[in-house]
Amino acid sequence: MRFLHTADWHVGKTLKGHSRLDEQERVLREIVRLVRAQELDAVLVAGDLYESAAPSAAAQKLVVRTLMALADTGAEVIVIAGNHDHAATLDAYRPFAGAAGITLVGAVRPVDQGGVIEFVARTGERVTVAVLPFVSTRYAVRAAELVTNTPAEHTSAYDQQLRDILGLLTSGFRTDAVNLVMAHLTVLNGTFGGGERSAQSIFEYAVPATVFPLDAHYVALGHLHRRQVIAAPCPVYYSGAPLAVDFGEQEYEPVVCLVEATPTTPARVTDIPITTARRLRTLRGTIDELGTFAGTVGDDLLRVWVREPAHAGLRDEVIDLLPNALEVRIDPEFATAVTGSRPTIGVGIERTPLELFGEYCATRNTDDPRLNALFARLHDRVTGGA
Ligand SMILES: [Mn+2]
Repeated sequence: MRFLHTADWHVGKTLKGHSRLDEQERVLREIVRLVRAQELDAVLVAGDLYESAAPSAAAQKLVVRTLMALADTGAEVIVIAGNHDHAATLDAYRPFAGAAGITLVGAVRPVDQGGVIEFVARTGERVTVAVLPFVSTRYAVRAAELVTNTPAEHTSAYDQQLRDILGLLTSGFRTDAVNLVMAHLTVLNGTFGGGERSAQSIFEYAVPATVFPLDAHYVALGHLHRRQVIAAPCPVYYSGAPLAVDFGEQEYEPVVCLVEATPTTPARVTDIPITTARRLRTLRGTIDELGTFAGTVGDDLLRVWVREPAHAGLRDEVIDLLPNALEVRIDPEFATAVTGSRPTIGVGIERTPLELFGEYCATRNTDDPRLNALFARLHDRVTGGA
């Protein structure tokens, strides 16, 4: 059987206040076209459909249409909640989704109540999918009790609780079926992309790759945004996000994983590049150097680090040169004080606010009479010209 593994769509995520819904739509359409052309048996979406627990109507519309289009190709569509998704809301829509041929799994479910999904592929092969949506450390004890039906040791660690849950969910794996696991979590030694929510990626949440059973033909993970293979007893993959979610993720090419698996052979994984999102790039240089990039950056979304001291109107100069700059910053090297001394503000000498502002600018290596004039005008406005 053949299926597609993707995750971390983060629909609704903005970048420095810039909406990327149009890009997210292009990327999801690209995925739907791919699934249709390849006549796949299943699509596994391993969590973080949305950026937010309360996504906008536009974000929900895009996700609903995408999942409907995927189901319309004849593929089994299985979606688990990530830490960004609102698990209870996904579960509330589970009956609707189910009627449309889409399996939504918000919270962890016992084996006989949707924790394991079985279907038959176009090839006639039996497929078993154990589904483990994101489990917070706070919820892990209850989740373990719910699935294993035994009071979990409250002292037992998060990784042991997840091991217990996965042990039960995968206990029905059969030698004559393709056995798959889907989960949204951090595996120890995984490489972060940069856009993950750090509080839920720290050590206490991480599990060793040995929690996955030897007889899994493929483990489809979400949460880390970089596509990667984890050293484990069975094939464990993060598909990564299909578009770079933040500037920290600009250096790698987003993909989805196309997987071919049979009950008796190791899974074959092919990366399919996803190309319709705009590239994220960081440019560094003086205003003159940045000028040489103008006209060469296409529609790339830019973060610009200016390598010269700040002056009035600098941001506008950069935007004029590079209209796609979402963020303009002074390179830290040039933002630090160069005089080495701080003004002795208020030590026995009365200074006007304008003088103090001028001294402050001097410590930042910024000397521009226009800036002083602007400050004076603003100061007059808020103090009534007094
Ligand atoms: Mn996540």
